[in-house]
Amino acid sequence: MGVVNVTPDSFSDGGRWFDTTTAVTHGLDLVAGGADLVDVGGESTRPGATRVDEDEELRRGVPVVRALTAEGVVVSVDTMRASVAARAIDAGAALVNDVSGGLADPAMVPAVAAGGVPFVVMHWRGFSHDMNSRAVYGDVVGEVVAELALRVEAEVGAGIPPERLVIDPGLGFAKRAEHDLSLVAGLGALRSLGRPVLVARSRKRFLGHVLSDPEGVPPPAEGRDAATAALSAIAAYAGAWAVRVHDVPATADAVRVAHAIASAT
Ligand code: PMM
Repeated sequence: MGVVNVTPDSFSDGGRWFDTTTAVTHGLDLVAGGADLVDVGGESTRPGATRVDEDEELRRGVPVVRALTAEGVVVSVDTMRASVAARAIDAGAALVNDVSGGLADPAMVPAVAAGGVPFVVMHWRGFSHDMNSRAVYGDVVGEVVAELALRVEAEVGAGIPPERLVIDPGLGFAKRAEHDLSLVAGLGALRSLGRPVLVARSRKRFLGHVLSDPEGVPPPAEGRDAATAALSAIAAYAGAWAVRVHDVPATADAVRVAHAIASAT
């Protein structure tokens, strides 16, 4: 899954694909680089981010979804708003990716159920402006699995068939670096929920933390792509359904190698 953030302020690529034409060209480049799916978002969820208003989110994302779909690209829409999800589905989106797992907008789950598309349920404990204060866990893997299981149950109860649900541990969302690392190591426990797992760790803070120099200074976001590709291989080898990344070609190769090794064992 390649990422097109149609935002001025996303943490690693904010502002780079902010107009429709540039965003569409970038989405096509991601497909040419090996992406099977392009995730289009109009709202940044970086730590501390404040919310964009609904009209602006629609204006940013929907034309990009429509144009990429018209080019034959499989598009997912990254949104916490039911109205944006519904308009994106009308414009051709094949999947809805909600970082709040349906919690931010009570109309989201009914909208996705009505739209008949798959839904990515990410582990989420609250909006970005204060999510770091919620990064408190005794057993992070156990708690994330239990909280995701509750979301899956609620969504199935609200009309989304279980076979349309994908789960995501939400790396970096109300998680510190050590939590993210434990969740990557514990991917098997997430898979025990019986749903495909999406892992989105591209360029994130915990990679910066691992790669920090002796003074503790992390490399900039774009300096984390080799590490992202390595982690993509680990996730693919551990059975992830998809990895969501900004730099596609390296990850596409890494995933291919991981699959080749997995099928040789
Ligand atoms: N992270 C971001 C945005 N969307 N969607 C899913 N399913 N999982 C994530 O972890 C996730 C996401 C924030 O990162 P970005 O600024 O790189 O898009």
